[in-house]
Amino acid sequence: MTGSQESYYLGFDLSTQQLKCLAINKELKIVHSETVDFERDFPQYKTTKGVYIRGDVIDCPVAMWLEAIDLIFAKFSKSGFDLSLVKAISGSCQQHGSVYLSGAADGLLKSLNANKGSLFDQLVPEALARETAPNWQDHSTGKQCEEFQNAVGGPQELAKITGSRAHFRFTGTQILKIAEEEPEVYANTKAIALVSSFVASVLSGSLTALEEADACGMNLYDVAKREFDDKLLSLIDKDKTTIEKKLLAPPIKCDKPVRLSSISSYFAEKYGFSPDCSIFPFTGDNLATICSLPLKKNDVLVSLGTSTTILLVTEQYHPSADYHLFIHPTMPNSYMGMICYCNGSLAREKIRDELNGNETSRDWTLFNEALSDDSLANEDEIGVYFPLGEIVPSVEATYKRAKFDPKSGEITKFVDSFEDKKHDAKNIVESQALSCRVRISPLLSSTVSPANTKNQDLTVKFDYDEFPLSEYFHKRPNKAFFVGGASKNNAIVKKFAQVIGATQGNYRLETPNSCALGGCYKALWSDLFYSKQTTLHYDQFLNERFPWDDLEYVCDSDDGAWNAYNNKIVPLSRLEATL
Ligand code: XUL
Repeated sequence: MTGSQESYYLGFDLSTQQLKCLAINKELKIVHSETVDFERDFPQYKTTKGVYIRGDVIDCPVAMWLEAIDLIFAKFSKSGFDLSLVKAISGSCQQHGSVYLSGAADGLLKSLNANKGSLFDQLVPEALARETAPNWQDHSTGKQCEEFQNAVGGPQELAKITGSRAHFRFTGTQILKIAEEEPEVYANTKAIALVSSFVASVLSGSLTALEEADACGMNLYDVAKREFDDKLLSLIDKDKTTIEKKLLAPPIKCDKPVRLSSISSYFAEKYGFSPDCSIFPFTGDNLATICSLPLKKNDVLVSLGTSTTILLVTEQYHPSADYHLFIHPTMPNSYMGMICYCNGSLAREKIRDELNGNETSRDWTLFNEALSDDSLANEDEIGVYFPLGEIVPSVEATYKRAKFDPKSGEITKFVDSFEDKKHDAKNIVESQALSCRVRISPLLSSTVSPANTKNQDLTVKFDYDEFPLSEYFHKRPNKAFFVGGASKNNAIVKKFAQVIGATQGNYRLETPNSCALGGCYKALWSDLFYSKQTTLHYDQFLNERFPWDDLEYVCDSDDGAWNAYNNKIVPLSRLEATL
């Protein structure tokens, strides 16, 4: 590769189990990839898949991440990849984790020297005020979540300010727990980084502020005002200046690319990077995922995995305790909505197994036939199938099936089972998809003329929203992108597509690299924008360059089917009200 004068852009993905780094060229083609697997490559840390699990407490050794950064570049060098051609680096990291740094950290980062050993040798333990960083799977902060919500008047009020209700994993509750339970650690901490800003700091060779989009995963940042919320900060520290200093406030705004610095001379000398190689802010992994696709506002990404997750780009700041809104990492005046359901594949698989009469075959034929069978009459049926407690709506595990009056939408009776198990196959996918449709509706600004005006003055309630039914009749996403295991199942994906109703088509793709790729694309666009080689906004830029052939076009919108599902909105709302 040496000798070619191509320019390359690196995207990191520091997830729970591994550090991955991809290199792309200007045509967005992946030219190289390296991975470090935490458990395999660093057995000395004795992690289980990258984390320590002690009951509810789940955290990660920070020193291991430093070793991983050295190892990944060593792998690039060993492969013969010419790192001197890298123009810019950005990336994504697991969200919510916090790294506690000592007063010596900034100086040590600034004086990193390629001749004085590894990152580990030069930073551990002096730069760290705490050996581990809480991991997003931690659920030990119940008490602190209460404190956060009580301080502002409840979950919905906290969501209005910070884009999310209190969550165990969110950084603010984690910092509060450390301040309460480890006061010495808190006192010795001079800077608290998110995982994303920590990696960016190491690469830049200087402490960098938090990146604003990722900072929305803390329950501390006022998303509308775009500054830390004083009242929430004061829960952690009565002295506002102290905590603001520790958080290196204010975060780096996402409106346009901000070049943090050139790469630290440590990496230039050790691995042959050009001293001009630019470091741009890193973001959270879900935020990087939306950067990996040409998502414009009103486009949605539907991940049909063990859980169902929706990511979407919106200009509407319409927060809810049931989902998350983050500032968009690359598009001004935009947000990323994230809706996470617990019950996805597992719930569907249970119905599949019942339909098959056994639990071993895993064959989807009967399920898919029932799901695609238009003659299977379920126009007056609605059901929710939650073998696990659900987040949206927030309820315990439950199954509930009902018949309703198709004219009014009101429930007429609850039943233990429908006429045939086949109905469950159709009803579960319909209600899962319909739940997504009604939850994304308030976040969409694209409108279509309503074909249906029946019952439109009825009021329907979903979670904290209470709107006239008509609100749901004219909001449709533009494009839908389906990813995750079940997106390979045509019957399931087509039903989701019908119900969600994207007007500009439905696409399917495999996403093994989405977080790292989002980092690569962000690095490339930031570098071109910063050096005035492009003036395009991120979404325009990506739409122009994106390898659309890598996506599979699944189907057009089906207007008739979409409109038909208008009739199930009231019944779903009424059914949820009884849970
Ligand atoms: C998002 C979350 C996870 C982690 C995974 O809120 O907690 O998706 O970001 O790394």
